[in-house]
Amino acid sequence: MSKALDRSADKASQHVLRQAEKDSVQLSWDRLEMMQPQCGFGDLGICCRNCRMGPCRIDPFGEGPQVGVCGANADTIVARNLLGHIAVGAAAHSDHGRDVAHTLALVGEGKAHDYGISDKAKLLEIANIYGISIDKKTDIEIAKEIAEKALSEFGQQHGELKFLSRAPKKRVEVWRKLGIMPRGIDREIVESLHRIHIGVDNDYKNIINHGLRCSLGDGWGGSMIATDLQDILFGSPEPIRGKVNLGVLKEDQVNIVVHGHEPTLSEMAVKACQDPKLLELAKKNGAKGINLAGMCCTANEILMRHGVHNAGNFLQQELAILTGSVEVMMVDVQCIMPALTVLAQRFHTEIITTSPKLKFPGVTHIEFKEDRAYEVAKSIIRRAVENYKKRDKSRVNIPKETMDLIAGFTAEQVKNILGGRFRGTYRPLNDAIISGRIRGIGGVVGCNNPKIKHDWAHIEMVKELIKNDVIVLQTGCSAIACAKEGLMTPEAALEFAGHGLREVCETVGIPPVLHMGSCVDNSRILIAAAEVVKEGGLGEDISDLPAAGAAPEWMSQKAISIGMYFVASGVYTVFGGAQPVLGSKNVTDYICNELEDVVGGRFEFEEDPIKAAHLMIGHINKKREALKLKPMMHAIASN
Ligand code: SF4
Ligand code: MSK
Repeated sequence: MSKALDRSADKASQHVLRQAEKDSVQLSWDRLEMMQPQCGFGDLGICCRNCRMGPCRIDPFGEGPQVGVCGANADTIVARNLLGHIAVGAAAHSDHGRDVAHTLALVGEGKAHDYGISDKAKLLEIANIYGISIDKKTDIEIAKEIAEKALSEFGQQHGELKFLSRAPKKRVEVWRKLGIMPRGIDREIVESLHRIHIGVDNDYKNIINHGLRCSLGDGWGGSMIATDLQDILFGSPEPIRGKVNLGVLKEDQVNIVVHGHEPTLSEMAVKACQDPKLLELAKKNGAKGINLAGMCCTANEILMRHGVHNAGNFLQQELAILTGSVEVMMVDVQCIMPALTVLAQRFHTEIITTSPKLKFPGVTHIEFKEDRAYEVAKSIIRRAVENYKKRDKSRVNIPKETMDLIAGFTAEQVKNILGGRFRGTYRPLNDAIISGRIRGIGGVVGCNNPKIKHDWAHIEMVKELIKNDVIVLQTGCSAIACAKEGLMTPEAALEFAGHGLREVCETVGIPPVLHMGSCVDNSRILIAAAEVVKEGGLGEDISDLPAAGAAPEWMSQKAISIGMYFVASGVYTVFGGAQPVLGSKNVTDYICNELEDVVGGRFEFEEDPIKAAHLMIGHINKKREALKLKPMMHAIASN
């Protein structure tokens, strides 16, 4: 019997999964099965291979060793491992931010002619936050100073990151009192690595508290720099229509899939696909056109800014190749499965790496350079166009499913849409929450994971939240999952939202589920939360808000860093499945209970997405009560 229905909730993916079974193609789901039973020590976080006296492992049943050769116990080992994950996740996001700042610096120096300043309002806003005078300066001069300031924040040794000042005052006080204000983005990551070296930090609370600090340097630092500087360079997104799912691949066109996270080169690919000479060459080769589609977060970036169609999320990267219709998959960094290259060999698909940070042995590498970005993009598109001739049409099998969506709801856009373009304000949102039309705000983000039926947990959770009048903000692969289900159209409010939320969505003309962008754009959710606090009437801190976060199908280290900075920012955050901490009762208690008294937010682990949604709703209700808000206008939906 086919396993497709158990593996994915998405019809297009099921279609390709069935094909894979017929062709005996090995995918991530199969590799997960082959990996069983997975290491229980690793799952609980109680193995350590930090030094050559080890590897060591703690016996979770209390019968065998309870300390490693050096004497480290389960608390120390689990906390150190968790901090390692946070550091890696924060490094990935922040290195992305650094690259964007570097591109902006080159624009400022006149060395990256293919880019310019696309959003002057954002340029001035960021200059203001950095305290850069704009008097008698050109946009390019201001951009150069912003880039220098941003780059200096990576290596900064003392003081506080500037963007943390965008958080509510009370929040900043919490961080300062606890001594977890990040000083420099890189500094906190390096210090994390130092602390987890053999024989350094052994106090699990001290280790986790540094994890909070390091993650804040990601959310309110590196990721926020990536988001805001990308807006300056490529334009701030505005609500835009698009299509999503594997059906966006075209049978009669050259298909190029851009995959990864950093949109700097993909921005150029969007342009290069419209190059008349390349279009002519495509026709000459028998194709009707050139079709650019995105995958994962690079997809979210170019969808939000240009309406480029989105071929799918993390677990669909292999499936896209299996359609037999992809000429080139151009990858940048993060979430690129090593399995792609082996799979691509079964077809004509060429995988092209573009970052010096990500190469595969024997795979074509065309390195991205900011000073000749358009030229590099064109050369990759040309390769795809030429590769079209090698496509075996008899093997093309593209699922027909696509879904419309509206993306591009940044923190600024939500404000503008609610308040009107000339006087953006969050007042109507706050009033809708205060009056009991909207129960609260849910941020549902994160990856896919073959351990959980693909997309299923995202969709179930989000449907349950909106049914209970919780407006949902989304990023990353979670956003793509719900877009495929049709939850990101205004009509979805009629079908799926509770009465109160539906009324608000109908009045404003928005979907009940708002696509806010890529993984680094979780920083947009932080800004939106800060704006809601600033607007007044819902407490003085993010932790006062009737709001909760979730990552129902999480898998990456970045997800742990994101979760940590949401918790550190005061948000109750539910992960669909435990982080590798259960091997230490103390660490688990600390991050899932005690942290609430420390930073106002805490983790919860719950695999069942409906139960998880109700945990979030319960938390939102608790916050509503604490704020003495009116009861909800309409009855609560049943479980
Ligand atoms: Fe074992 Fe300690 Fe070395 Fe880890 S650091 S491998 S627990 S001896
Ligand atoms: S791509 S980090 S699988 S969201 Fe941002 Fe998706 Fe998670 Fe990668």
